[in-house]
Amino acid sequence: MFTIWLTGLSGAGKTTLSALLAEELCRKGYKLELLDGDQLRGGISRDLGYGKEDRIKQVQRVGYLCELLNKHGVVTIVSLISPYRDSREVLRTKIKHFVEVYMKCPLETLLGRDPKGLYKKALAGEIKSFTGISDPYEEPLRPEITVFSDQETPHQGCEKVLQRLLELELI
Ligand code: GGZ
Repeated sequence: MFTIWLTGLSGAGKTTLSALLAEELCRKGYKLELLDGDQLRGGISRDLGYGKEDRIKQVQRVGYLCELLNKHGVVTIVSLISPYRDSREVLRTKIKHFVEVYMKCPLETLLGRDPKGLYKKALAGEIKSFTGISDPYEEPLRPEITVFSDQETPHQGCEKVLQRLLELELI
């Protein structure tokens, strides 16, 4: 089994793409679990904040869940900003089939979208350490897939990921 790990800034389309991928893989008969950063932060990660250490802990925790679920035949699809490159690279050594998907989107597009008004608040200084504004995001250097979410539709992104999974002989 494998883990699809979607990384990228808030609002880049991680959650939307993960839902589409889940639908397609479910249709193909895979057992799967969606792990969404925002949701986990209301549950098992409710003790975590947004400092570097806590963000790394978040990645480690979710990575561990993926290891367990994959071991038992469940595909995992993760949507996590996971801003630190090293912490994502560690996952490659732990998760046998780790597929990193970089949801790439220019900041100006994200500022224009801003459905939750988080960027506006971050720019006004009302949210501290906001990724992309006042906190770092380290782009993947060699992700398995890059989805240009300002140019590609969610369905195109989904097809791109499925195609790569086929090439990697994971599906
Ligand atoms: C980044 C933040 C922050 C700060 C709240 N920085 O796009 P969303 O809104 O719905 O989901 C984001 C979520 C980030 O959680 P992750 O677990 O994915 O982050 S990390 O991997 O870095 O641990 C965002 C919201 O929480 N949010 N404050 N300061 N995103």
